[in-house]
Order: sequence, then C-alpha cells, then structure tokens
Amino acid sequence: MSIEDKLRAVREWMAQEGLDALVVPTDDPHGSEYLAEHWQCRKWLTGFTGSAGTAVVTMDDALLWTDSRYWLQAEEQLEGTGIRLMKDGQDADIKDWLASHCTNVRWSYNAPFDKLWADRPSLPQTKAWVMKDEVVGEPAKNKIQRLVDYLLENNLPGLYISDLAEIAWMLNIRGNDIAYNPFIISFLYVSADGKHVMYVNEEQISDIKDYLSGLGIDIAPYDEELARYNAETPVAEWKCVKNHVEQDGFRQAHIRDGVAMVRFFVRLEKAMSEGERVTELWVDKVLTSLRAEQKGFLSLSFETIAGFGAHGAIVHYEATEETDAEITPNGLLLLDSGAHYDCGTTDITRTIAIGEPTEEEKRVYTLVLKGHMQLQAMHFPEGTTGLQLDTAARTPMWREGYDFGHGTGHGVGHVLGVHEGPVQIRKNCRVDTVRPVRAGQILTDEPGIYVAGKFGVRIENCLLCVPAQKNDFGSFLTFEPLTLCPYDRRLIAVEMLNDEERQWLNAYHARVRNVLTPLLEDEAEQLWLKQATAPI
Ligand SMILES: [Mn+2]
Repeated sequence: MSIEDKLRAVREWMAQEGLDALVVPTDDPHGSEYLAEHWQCRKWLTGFTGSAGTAVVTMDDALLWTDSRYWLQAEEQLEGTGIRLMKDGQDADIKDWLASHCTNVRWSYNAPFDKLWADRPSLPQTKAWVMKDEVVGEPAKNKIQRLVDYLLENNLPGLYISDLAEIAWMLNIRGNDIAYNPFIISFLYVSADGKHVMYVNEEQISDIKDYLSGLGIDIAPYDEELARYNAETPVAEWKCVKNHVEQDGFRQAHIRDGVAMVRFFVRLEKAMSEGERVTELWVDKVLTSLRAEQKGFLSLSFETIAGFGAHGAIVHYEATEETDAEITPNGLLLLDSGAHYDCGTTDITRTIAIGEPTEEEKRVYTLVLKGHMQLQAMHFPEGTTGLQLDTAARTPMWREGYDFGHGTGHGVGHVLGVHEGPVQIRKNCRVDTVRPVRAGQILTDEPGIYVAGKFGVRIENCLLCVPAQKNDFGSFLTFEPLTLCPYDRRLIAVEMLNDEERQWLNAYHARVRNVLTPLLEDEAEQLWLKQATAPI
C-alpha cells in the first residue's frame, strides 16, 4: 500500500466514524518510550521512521509534528507523500492547530490500523524470567504488600498498572518483548483484598506460573483496552530509589562496562594504526561484541550513538549504511552507549580525539568537562531539585556563551528502561525537574556542546546520589560516580582547569585505574589505561 492509499483508506474510515481528524501519536497502551513493531502505526502510515512524532489526518490534509532532532529526516521521508512537516516549537502547536481546524477529533494508536494494516506484526511473545532476590534486593511479595498497604491507606479497592517497567519491577520479572527494554507486555491489577491479576499472553509466563501464583496472582488474557484504567501509581517513586543490593549491582555493571570501554579504545587505536578501515558502524559492532564478552551481559540498553566529526553535532545521530562515516584523522568521535547486565544498567558517553584536535575542539571539550565535573562534585541539602542542580553543569559553558538543548540528566532503571522517571536534571521548569533528588537515585550527568556542521562534545557518567553529612544546617547529599572510564586527556586544555578541578580529575582517574587494571589481562591494555589516567 502506498502512503496515498493508506491516507485514502484512513479517510474512508474517518467518514464512517464521522471524524474530522485522526491523530496518530507515537504511543502504545503502556506509554512506552520504545514501541514494539506492532504499535508503530504512525510509522506505517507516514513512512517517517523517527522515534518521536504525531501524525494528523484530516479529510483534505495530512501533517506530521516532530521535534528538531528529526526535521531533516522527516523532510526527506515525507517527500512526495502529501504529508506536511510541522516543526515542534516553530510551527503552530498541534493542539492549537486542531482546535482551529477540526471539531470531531480522535486520538488513536490502534484503530483503524487493526483493520487496515494487513501485514501488521503481531505482539511480541518472549518468555518471562524471574530476577533473583539476591540481585534485586527486595522480594516481589514485599513490593506487592507495599502497594496493598498504599491502597488500604488511600481507601482504594485496587490499581491497574500499565507501565511495563513498573510491572517488571513490582514482580521482579523481565522479558525481551521490546528492543533495549527487558519487559513483558502486560497489565497488572493489584487489589486491596489480595486477589491480583496479570493480564498477559499465557505462553509467555508458562515457565514462571508457580512463581506468580505464589504471589497470589491470577492470569487473564492480555487486553489492550485495559489502558483506559491507567492511573497514577506510587511505583515510579519507589523504584527510582535503589536499595543497597541494586546499588552494588550497578557498581558491578559499571566495572564490567569500564573494562569493555577500555578494551574498545585499545582496539580502536590498534585498528587505526594498522590502517584497518574504521567506520561508525564498526565502532558499534566492535564495542557491542566487547560488552557481550562481559559476564552477565543481557543486551544493549539503547542504540549506540557513534558520531564522527559533523555527525557528533547531531544529538541523536544513529549511523546507517548510508551515513556510515569513515573515522580518519582529524576529528572528534562522540560515543554514547550502554548495556544491561544481569545486575545493573549502564549509560556512558565519551568524546575522543582522532588525530590532532584543534584549539576550538579542546576549548569546547574542556568547558563541557568542567560542567560535567562540577555537577558530580555537588554537595547539596536534601530537597534540592534537578532544576537547581542543572545550573552546575552549565555554568562554565554559559560563561563563554555556549548552551545545549537536551536534558542534563535522567534516571536509570535497574535492568529496566535506561531512561527512568520521575526525576530529571534539566534547565526547563517541569514536573520532573522540580522534584527533589533523593539518596539512592541514579542519575546521569551528560552536558554537551554541539557546533553544527563541525563537531559535537558530550560527556556522560552515571551518578549514585548518596548521603554526605548531617549537621545543624541539615542533611546533605552528594554523588558517587558509577561510570569508570577515562576522559580523553588529549582534549583537555589544562590551563582552563582550576586546582580543585585538576584534583578531582586526577582522583577520578586514579580510581578508574585502580579498579580496572586488575581486570585487564592484556599488558597493552594495562599500559594504555596507565597512560590514559596519568595525573595532569
Ligand atoms: Mn544518557
């Protein structure tokens, strides 16, 4: 079916339904960030493959709203389809546009595609498995009891949970239904009277039936219509605070990840010095294989971003066969990647120099590094929010007239989604930035500067929020960096660092060296790490 045919069929259905407009969001019944192919109706309808966007079809018009990351891509993919690109934040707001053009509007991520999409992929059906108590630190029975207590306190008969990460966390189960997200597509009803129900394809839980019945959970068929009972739950607030077992698991996962990163950098230097053809896709392939060699590797936690030169300035760049750039001197390589291990999840960005960096690249890199260090060295009273902490990461670059559009930090789930709510560090005043950061939370610290058409710099660590001290002025918190990987010393303009920053950097590098060296068997790798972490 061509896009024109699809639009015609949608309009016929709209006429029967008496609609002026059909809005097709990028969404599923669970509010997921990553969608199973089954739920990619917006992509099927428009041909636009970006991860964010909303299509609107009226009787004589068709439009697609998306954000600045995807404008270029959308323009190319929509060409000749009759669908107009609407730029978020630049063109009319979608709600305003609908209000002034249409009366009968329906939002749908399912109908009429359930009828029109002939070869629509079925829902994924992977097998669920149980995370052991010694890995998650709290039995599912406890978690369910916490929710039952919450229901009783609030005089609620029960609660439907539709968020897939919340269900996975509550039941201590995982699956492989969605790329990069170890979830099982399901709904969970937790009842104050103890009669709980999991709505799921029975095949998927056949191996863990006894486990679920032991939790007092009955099984019923999956039904997407349950999405309409979706309610606020306290689960997001609970799961973002990691217990000590989860915290230790994260530490272990970051050690394994650090080993893979160091091995990768050694491999990269060797390949380049031997004249091997190295490209962005090569980077992804080799780094992924080194992670896969690590103990307990499950999958990547998101698609690797390896952007060389000008590609580094495209914030969510993902190399394809068509764009795959060869990595040659000179330029910067921005590498943002991560993995799920059986004990925790990682998300790391390093930017490295290939060949000789320019003065501008060094200056920009050092400004980003200063903000990145300043945020993780923060010492702040309880109650401090992500909005307040954000300033620490931006102050050095703001002083020089630089800024960046994305968030500075997000939560990270424990073998769940790599982007986890409900707290964010960013400069925009939003619900998720005015929540206090609490001890036990894991947040990323990832400022960047993007010089369009030339290069991009981003540096990212995962941080664990920990208690610092308690005195007459209150309780103070700070961060423990979990990520263990050197920063590229060749890109640091040492004269731009003050004594405190130099000391912090040297202490961090010493820690990376001490933890990782015993795990590197190869002498060349040990030597590389020694040089990469030498004091400055
Ligand atoms: Mn991140």
